Amino acid sequence: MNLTIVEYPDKKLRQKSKEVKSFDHKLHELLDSMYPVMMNTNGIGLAAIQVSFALRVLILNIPDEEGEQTKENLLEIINPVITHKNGETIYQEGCLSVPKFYEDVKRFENIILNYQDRDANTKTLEADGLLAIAIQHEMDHLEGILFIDHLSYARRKKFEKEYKRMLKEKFSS
Ligand code: QAP
Ligand code: CO
Repeated sequence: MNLTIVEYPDKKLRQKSKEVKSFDHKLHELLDSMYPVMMNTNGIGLAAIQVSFALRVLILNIPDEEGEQTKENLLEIINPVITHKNGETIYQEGCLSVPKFYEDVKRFENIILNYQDRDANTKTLEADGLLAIAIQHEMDHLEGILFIDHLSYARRKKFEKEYKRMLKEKFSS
């Protein structure tokens, strides 16, 4: 499956993703195709809507202590629901759909979630640190929410101005 990343301000990113009901070959093909897209673009997380599939699917590959991304640490998360959330943490986030921009966003520090794996098995995961942040960022995508939506009015205005300038340069050269 040939996938390309949808970039802001594409309206597609505002779509609400739908629950996965068929854990079939098509789903596996989507998951298998999302992984190289994320790795080739230096991503740690990717939601299906970022490659034009409005399904409640996301993948995560958080680097280990050595800073290495290994496939054993690949998480495939389908139909996630957060059941517990605690504390606050601020992290400078980015997004493959909003290239070259990074801003501080406040998230819950610890979360517990239920989700399904590619074979529809139900799982529970307790997360903190970067993993917890990444899960919340990717779950926002399922609702059509981007990290820039969490910025203050002033920061958001600054972002829009800088992003517009970047797009102008990109398409004039
Ligand atoms: C979401 O983001 C995330 O602008 C995943 O030029 C972000 O993988 C989770 C990326 C922060 C936790 C903390 C962004 C790559 C990758 C860029 C990403 C870029 C190249 C973003
Ligand atoms: Co993102």
